[in-house]
Amino acid sequence: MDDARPARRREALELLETLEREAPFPGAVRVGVTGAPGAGKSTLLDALVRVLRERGESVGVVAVDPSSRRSGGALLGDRIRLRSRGADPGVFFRSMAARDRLGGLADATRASVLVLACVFDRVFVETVGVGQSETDVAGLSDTLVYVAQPGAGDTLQFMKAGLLELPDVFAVNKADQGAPAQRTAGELESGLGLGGAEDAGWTRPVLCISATTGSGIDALLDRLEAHREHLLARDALPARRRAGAEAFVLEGLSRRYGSFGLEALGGAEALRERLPADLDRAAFSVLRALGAEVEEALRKS
Ligand SMILES: Nc1nc2c(ncn2[C@@H]2O[C@H](COP(=O)(O)OP(=O)(O)O)[C@@H](O)[C@H]2O)c(=O)[nH]1
Ligand SMILES: [Mg+2]
Repeated sequence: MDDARPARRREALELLETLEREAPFPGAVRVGVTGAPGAGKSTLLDALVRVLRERGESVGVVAVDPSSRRSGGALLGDRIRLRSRGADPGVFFRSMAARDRLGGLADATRASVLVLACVFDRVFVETVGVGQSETDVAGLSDTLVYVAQPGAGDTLQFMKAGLLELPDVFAVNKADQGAPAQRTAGELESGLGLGGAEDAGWTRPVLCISATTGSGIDALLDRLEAHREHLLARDALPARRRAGAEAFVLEGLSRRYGSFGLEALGGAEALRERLPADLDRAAFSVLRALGAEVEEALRKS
């Protein structure tokens, strides 16, 4: 996906389409990690990777920063961390910044997760911020973790933005700093109590953790495991992955062709009905086929 030459891109896309069709189900554990800049997501991933490697699991990490370009400073820290992992073949770390070329960040992220999920036991996707990137990552992960920054007001903002519904697990980081973490956890708990779509049978936990001291990391991994078991026991994983693929395809058409893209195909509702049941095994190929239809409509108009 990184090689921009058309022939190479075509080959890469064909490979991706084969991978998504052939990938084992449920395959790797896919976990999204979101939260405001500075909340401690990268530090947490480092801690999680360390514990999981000790348990003998292999881990792929994709860090997405929609706010910075490839040369951006935010990524530098991640690269340095990557290097500090040395030559451990059981870990792969990839960071991606915003790119304005066709396909863009959402495609590259989905492609990376797909590839890593074929190779590693677990795949984490880290993303910054609130908004579309959050929704994109929610659509790529079986379990979404929100990392809260104590006392910074980010959490209130997050709740106001209506994003409280997305995460399955909440982790208030920097608990080593004491009272502010407890307070933020309390705010989140009451926010969750005030409504929001409670997934049947899953009570979304609010944990206090410290990525730097490692406290609460085992408990967090337990909750991630419990959420996966919850999804598998209810056979809810296929629907969840399909919903993510659907959002990816519809978003992908709007990204490429603007509102014309969806309208040319009869609108989002009509499109949804046409999408195949196993869309998460064909997202790239369906997007490509629908894109060709839009281009055909464009030529005629
Ligand atoms: N005291 C404390 N500091 C932390 C903790 N986790 C991360 N930090 C610090 O918070 C800052 C931002 O961390 P980083 O992982 O880069 O945040 P990200 O932007 O969410 O990825 C860094 O200076 C970290 O050392 C923690 O558990 N306790
Ligand atoms: Mg980070």
